[in-house]
Amino acid sequence: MMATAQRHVPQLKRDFAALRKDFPALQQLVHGKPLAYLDNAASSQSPVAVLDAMAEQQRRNHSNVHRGVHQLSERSTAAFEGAREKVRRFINASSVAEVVFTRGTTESINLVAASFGQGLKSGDEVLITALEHHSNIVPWQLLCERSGARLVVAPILDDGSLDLAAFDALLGARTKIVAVAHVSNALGTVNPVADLIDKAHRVGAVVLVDGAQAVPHTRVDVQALDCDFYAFSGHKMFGPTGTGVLYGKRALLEAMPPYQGGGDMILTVSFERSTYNALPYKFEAGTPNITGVVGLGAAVDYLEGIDFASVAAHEHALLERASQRVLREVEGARLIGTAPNKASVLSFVVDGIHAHDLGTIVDSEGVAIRTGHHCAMPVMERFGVAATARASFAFYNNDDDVDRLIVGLLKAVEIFRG
Ligand code: C6P
Repeated sequence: MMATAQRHVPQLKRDFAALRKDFPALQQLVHGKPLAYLDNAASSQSPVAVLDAMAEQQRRNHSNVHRGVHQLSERSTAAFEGAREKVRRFINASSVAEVVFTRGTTESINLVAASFGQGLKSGDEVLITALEHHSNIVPWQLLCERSGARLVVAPILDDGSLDLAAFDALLGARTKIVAVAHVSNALGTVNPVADLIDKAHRVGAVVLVDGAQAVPHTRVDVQALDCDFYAFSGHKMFGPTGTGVLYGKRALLEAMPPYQGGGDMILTVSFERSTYNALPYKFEAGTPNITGVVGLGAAVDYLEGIDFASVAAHEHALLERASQRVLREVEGARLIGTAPNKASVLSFVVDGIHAHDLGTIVDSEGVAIRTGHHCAMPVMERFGVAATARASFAFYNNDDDVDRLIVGLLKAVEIFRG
């Protein structure tokens, strides 16, 4: 009898206590206390696998990409382009030509506004929402100033969810671009992006999704979403700073003019005219962040090994626990952003205590949170607050981190209210 070949299906990891040990930064003491890192929406920590991949790239392979015939340059190019293929698979883009490396979400959005935006004229409209990060507001404002197009803002409801009826009413034949966050960094709201994309396409608009806060928490399939552009940052998905991705549908990217000029984005250059390289290189002028991109590829590998369904359940449980304890135990606390569909972002204010004071006192307990306007000033204005305190969770956080946050907040109440 012939032995049947067993196909090896790797087990997806869901032991979050074990995964936490992969993150050296989480093993330290801060002010003599174990670190409870709850600032993941600003930037997440990197596992050893990412740090090692970057160190190896710097130690052994460091050289430029796409330029040399020597061994080191070939290794660097293979690692850099290998990372592109990893990202392509991760977001299910149909081709590596659709994966442009950038410095981060901000640059990805600016690229689209500057390049695709050249097709806009007076009378056209760009539709965004009232919960956007400044990175998904200001590039469109600049575009509108240049082109004479109009920036239109769909409002949000009191719980921080998008006012869908208003969105529908504002979408129309004049709308050329819809730019919307997948997940709000200041409120945690998860937008129904597939639905918004579908509606926008029916009026002929293209859609850019700001996925900075979505990619670390959920699996994104750009083809299933049918988005035209999807922007995200490496450093919020356990990779390094200075790396990011712009996904764009090939036909759109092909038709778009270059964003920046320089090395690697050209085919030929003369003083009369230059011709441009194929995708995605047309949008990657100059020496890229090679080591960073290699680290981003390693972060993708790491995430591919984790069970995202379990991540969502784990983070949801942390958010619930933290929300309930803050409301129940911290006198005068109010949550900002209570949409039914929320990612693991907990924004809150406490009567009579400035958010920065809350942040400073919880830091003295070893708890890292972000305080301020979170680069979303219009959101703050909408809720009538100058700033919020924000705890944001990743899969490596645990109940103890939440409990320690509460201890820190109670200490702040004690200090400020006596
Ligand atoms: N939000 C936060 O603490 P960059 O800086 O390019 O990596 O990402 C910009 C950006 C764009 N969109 C959203 C929804 C974001 O959350 C961010 C970054 C961080 O909330 C730093 S301000």
